[in-house]
Amino acid sequence: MRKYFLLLIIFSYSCSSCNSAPGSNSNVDTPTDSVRTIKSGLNYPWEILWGKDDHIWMTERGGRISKIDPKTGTTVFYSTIAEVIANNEGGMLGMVQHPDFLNNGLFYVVYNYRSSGNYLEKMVQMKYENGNMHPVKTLIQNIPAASNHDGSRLLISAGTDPKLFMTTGDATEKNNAQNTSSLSGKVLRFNLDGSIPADNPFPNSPVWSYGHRNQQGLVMVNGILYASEHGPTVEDEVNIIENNRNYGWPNVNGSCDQVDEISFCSVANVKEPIWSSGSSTIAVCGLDYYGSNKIPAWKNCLLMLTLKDASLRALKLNADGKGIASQQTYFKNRFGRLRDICISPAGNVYICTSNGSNGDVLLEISKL
Ligand SMILES: [Ca+2]
Ligand SMILES: [Ca+2]
Repeated sequence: MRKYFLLLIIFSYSCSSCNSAPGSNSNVDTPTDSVRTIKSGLNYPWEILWGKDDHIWMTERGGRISKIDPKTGTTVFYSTIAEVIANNEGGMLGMVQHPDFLNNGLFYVVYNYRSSGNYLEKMVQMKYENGNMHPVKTLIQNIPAASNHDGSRLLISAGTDPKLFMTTGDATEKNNAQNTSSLSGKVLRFNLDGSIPADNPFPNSPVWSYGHRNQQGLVMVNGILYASEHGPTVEDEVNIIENNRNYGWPNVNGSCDQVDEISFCSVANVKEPIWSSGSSTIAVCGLDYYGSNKIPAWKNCLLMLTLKDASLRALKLNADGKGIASQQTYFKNRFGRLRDICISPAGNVYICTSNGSNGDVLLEISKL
């Protein structure tokens, strides 16, 4: 009897130790990271960017723009654009600072508003000076909007001839994505004063690329422009955006691999994504590039947030930046839906949630 009891103890011990073996799931982050809450009580923060003044600039869906001290979480300035109309996914969206922001205070925002009963989208150049902000110039307006599929991220390319890029969603009129005279479902490209660059593909049009559904992430690395795009029920995408290329929507989801897609792609100048979520969607959103040595696992990765999957995806770029070599998922279901990301020059990563009810947070990740 005593022998059986001893065997039972040994059996139980060996089983519990094999169940707790570390590293059994490579798709889950290890709990050794350092995450600090910078700010709580936010309501649908949409854009967070690391400002040239070393503060985090943030938009929230309802129309508020804030400047936050990342060390203390103190809001050192905020103002609300009264014209913004939040409507489900619509409202205040992307923001970017002028390259010479520290001298001229200029920045750009994109948001949804109402005019003559229509729900629309516009991009406005703003100026921050003497502790306040005011609109300078509307660069484009009357872009169709809807309660979802409105984009919109803004980005200014680096270098001596910077251009301003803006993503637009199809505003639920999917056939507009293939219509190059519509501003829906596009990447648009402007000079920083809002004028149309002479080398845009369509004369007097800001359209740069077309066939997009809803792009909510945008980053440029070494001159390559990457965008994340929501798929319908399959195939969220990461694309490399090029001049005058067709990104397929609504005729193509992901790569050109179905019979009707192959025939469309053979004649329609379609550029396939470099990454796709495959047979389901995870709702891809904010996108940034990690070039720092501070968090070695993320070096040379596109860091992409997801709403539905409630995670951060680290997509390791290959040597020429034209493909994804590997991917890893972090923080799944830990903070809820994740909307946007920015990275400080020191290599700290900032992310914001998108859960609503004034319960959203701005988090700092300094270690994995
Ligand atoms: Ca596509
Ligand atoms: Ca496909």
